[in-house]
Amino acid sequence: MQQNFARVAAMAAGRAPFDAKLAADSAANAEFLARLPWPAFGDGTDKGRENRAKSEIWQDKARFNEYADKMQAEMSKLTAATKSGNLDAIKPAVGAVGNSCKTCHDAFRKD
Ligand code: ASC
Repeated sequence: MQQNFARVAAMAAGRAPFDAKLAADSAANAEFLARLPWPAFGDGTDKGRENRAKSEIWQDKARFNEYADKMQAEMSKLTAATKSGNLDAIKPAVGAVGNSCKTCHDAFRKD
């Protein structure tokens, strides 16, 4: 997810040349991948190997799920923006996805 999103984010930031097809493909990949992590946080999954997931995930599942839903919604908007082929529409959508990643990581991921 990170690699596909970061590819689009680099274009939005002017750190990579804008390639509309690659942006749209990458955003679609990230949107799909954004649907996949959630079973890894189901009931009982806090008893696993050492990892960066804070116990607050299982203690405040409603907020975790809210952030997860928000991120997926922003990913869908990003895919739509990339389909427009308009970099000026992609930039704010990238920002919104990035904020949704950060909000959840700040609350629920160890450093
Ligand atoms: C990424 C990534 C994140 C977000 C975040 C945005 O590419 O892996 O977690 O962007 O850094 O602030």
